[in-house]
Amino acid sequence: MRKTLFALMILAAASSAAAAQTYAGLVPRPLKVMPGEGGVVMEKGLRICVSDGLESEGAWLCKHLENVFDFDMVLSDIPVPGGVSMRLVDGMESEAYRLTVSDAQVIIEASDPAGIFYGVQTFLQMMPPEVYGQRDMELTRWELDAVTVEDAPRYGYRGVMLDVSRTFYDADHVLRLLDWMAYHKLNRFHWHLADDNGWRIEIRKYPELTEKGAWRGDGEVSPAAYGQGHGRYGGYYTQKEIRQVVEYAAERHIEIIPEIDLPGHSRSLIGVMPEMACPVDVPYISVNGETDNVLCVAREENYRILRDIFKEIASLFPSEYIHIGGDEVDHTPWNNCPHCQALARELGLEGPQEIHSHFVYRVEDIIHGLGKKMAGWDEIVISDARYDTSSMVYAWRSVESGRMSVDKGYRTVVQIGEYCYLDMKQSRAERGHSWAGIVPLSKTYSLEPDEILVGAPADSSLIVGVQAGLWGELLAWPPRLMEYQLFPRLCALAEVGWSSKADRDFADFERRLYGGHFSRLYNMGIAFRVAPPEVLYDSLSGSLRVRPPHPSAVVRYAVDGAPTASSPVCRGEVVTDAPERMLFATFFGDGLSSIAVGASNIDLYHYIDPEMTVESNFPLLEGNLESLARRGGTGYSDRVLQEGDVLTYRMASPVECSRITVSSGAPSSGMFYVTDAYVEYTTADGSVVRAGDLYHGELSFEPSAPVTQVRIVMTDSNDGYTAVFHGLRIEK
Ligand code: TNX
Repeated sequence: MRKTLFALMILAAASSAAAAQTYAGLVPRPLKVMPGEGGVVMEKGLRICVSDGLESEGAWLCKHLENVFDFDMVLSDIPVPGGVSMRLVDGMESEAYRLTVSDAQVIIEASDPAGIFYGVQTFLQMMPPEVYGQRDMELTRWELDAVTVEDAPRYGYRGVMLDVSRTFYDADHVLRLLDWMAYHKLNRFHWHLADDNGWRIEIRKYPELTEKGAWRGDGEVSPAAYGQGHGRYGGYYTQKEIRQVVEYAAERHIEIIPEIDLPGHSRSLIGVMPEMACPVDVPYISVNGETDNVLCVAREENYRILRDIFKEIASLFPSEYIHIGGDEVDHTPWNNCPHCQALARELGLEGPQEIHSHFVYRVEDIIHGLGKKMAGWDEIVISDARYDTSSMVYAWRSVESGRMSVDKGYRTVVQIGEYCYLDMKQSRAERGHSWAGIVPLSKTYSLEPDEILVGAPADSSLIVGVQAGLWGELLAWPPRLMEYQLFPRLCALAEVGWSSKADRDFADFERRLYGGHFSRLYNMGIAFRVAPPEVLYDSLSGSLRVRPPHPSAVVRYAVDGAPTASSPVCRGEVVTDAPERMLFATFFGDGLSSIAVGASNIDLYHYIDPEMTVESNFPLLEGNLESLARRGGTGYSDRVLQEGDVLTYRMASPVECSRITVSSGAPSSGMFYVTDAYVEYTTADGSVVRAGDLYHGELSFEPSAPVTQVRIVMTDSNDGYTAVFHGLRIEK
């Protein structure tokens, strides 16, 4: 009895929330949605009929429907009236489908299983969002509004690139990502398997690549990186795991394109086989802050090793493409290597760009020899080199670099930083890179790949699709940042890749997110980013005006600290005489919330800027000590830090203040922070107080008496080639 009542209550809640038609909130937006008359009731005895070859799609549908119904589905291969039928028909484009809800039945038709699979995804979005969840919902019936959806993707390539070298994600994690991609009709997973900071794929012929090259930290072949500490950090996939992931992806109609990043970004490889680098001892630091990461182009043995490696990779991945990287190569070693220079003279290669192209030609040959096609980052086409036209270029640096690739006749994947790099910050205050700018949801949504064609007579069919890129330098913390960076921006990119150009409308997209898609993500178990409210102080009325990111969003507030799930809910405005002490955040479901924000038009902190000088017993770049004496100033160490290094901020006279914040890290990304140090301060009476250890490069403390100096005392090395210090932030 109680169970029935519970089911009825849920049904009532679900149907009132979904006053809109069951097909109203689809993401990505389909090509054509044609409302029909009436609807279909799904209830006990529901049959799922699949024709030959669609067993996996049928099983996927049953598995999800069973999350919400209190009865089991009947899966059969005999078509009967009623229920849900899936069938292959002739004449539709690849991946296209038709979903018809009418006459007491649901029909999904397509010309290939992928199309059926996407029809199933659309169908699932017409169900309550719990269809994605592990929670049992126990519905006894669900009513679908009649509709016909005719749909087909704009691009054949709709991808996600994940860097597992800088931050490692185990195979289970990757499987979850593949599910999330499938729900969004994404069909390519570009797996960035090797970079400077870790080699992640088992190669039977060279077991040391993962025995040693997959690990970093003190005493490992790769040094500590990205704040992950001096302990051993890393991991890798066995070939068995790789095969499982490939198969799992294929069941979801996702092709996996493996990448080994060469000839730069090769520090983990060179750590294991130092002979693969040029035999010269010249210092250099790549744009990523790495040394010893470029392969020698003249060493014949290198190509034999690379062939062995790619041979195993080619047999593990059915994809026709293998991605060989090719980005961000520091030319210093080649310019100084007698062998590379001799090779250049012998072959008439002009300058390092042509040496680079020569390397790529050689690797392209290897890839072709293994029956595969080559893919690479857009630097491979900077020179006049002509690779095979089957080679595919991933445009990442700019719209112009995409144009260059298309102009030269290459199939091109659009992964342009300023739209597609989901490792960029979503707003100024959030964690992330910013070299390609701040990338809010609206920016990703605004990507128009055809912009690449502007001013060029190039063939538009060369733009094969779009891809989100998630680089791992900054993903190690806080927990689940990967999901936060991907969602909902990946939903936007899925729509860019799938939906027609004419139908793209950001306001409508946001409406669908808030109107249902966030609930789907929530039920998928994704810790997606929740947008904070906008808060403005109105001094006339003495109130804080709060605009939630969407009328339906729940905003809470707190005084002197971030709001929690039990803080009071804010409706519109809050009257207060202490506006600078109040923080607001948006909450979603049970456990998700936005960053906490205060009013953007008042100073939340009352800083004071006392006169001081800064000293250090280790070298900093020129002029940096002066800069560090100011709030907002930065100072770069001229070497890696070591135990016993001290930076001292000395006040001209004792400073009375409520709080001092010591912080570190590059202003644009937060990388190169001080990993191991404590802070102590001296008070006017000469006593020295230990304020605490830096945590992720920061410490904020409330001094017990007026302060005459603050010292950062290093207890170990940091994990980059430099460490970046900041001027103190001192509050009144
Ligand atoms: C550039 S995109 C890189 C990566 C970094 C990324 C950070 C590309 C081919 N190279 O090595 O991780 O920027 O956003």
